[in-house]
Amino acid sequence: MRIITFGTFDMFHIGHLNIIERAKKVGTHITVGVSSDALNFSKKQRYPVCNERDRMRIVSALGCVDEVFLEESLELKAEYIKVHKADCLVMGDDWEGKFDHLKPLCDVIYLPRTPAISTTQLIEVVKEI
Ligand code: C2G
Repeated sequence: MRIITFGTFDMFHIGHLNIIERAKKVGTHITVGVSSDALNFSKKQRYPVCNERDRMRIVSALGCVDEVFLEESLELKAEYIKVHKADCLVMGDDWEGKFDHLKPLCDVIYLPRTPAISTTQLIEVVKEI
């Protein structure tokens, strides 16, 4: 079964590794859509700390990841699912319910987030050092 997941994966941390590894175990092949710098800017009015080329390289280097592509628009999820022939979309449960409209196309599963770690929190911790 082919899995697809999406994320920014900025300042790659253990929560990112956990979700990608657990998503892969739902099937046998995983494609990861890495959000572009421009998409992040449009969502959050700031660019990620690490640029899209580096974030894609980091995710591509993971042993469990089969394919990586640049996610350029939130509205293109249905296209990405079709192009990458995904049977199942897996996301962390901070996105619970947000992608249910894609259920006619593929299974949609939300896995529990890793507690107590996020890019935002890492930025705050580093600022205080
Ligand atoms: N995540 C997690 N546990 C954490 C932090 C993140 O399981 N402690 C998961 C999120 O739920 C998400 C993935 O890691 O499934 C990527 O998280 P982000 O990099 O924050 O991605 P986001 O900005 O939510 O972008 O089209 C959707 C977007 O690309 C998602």
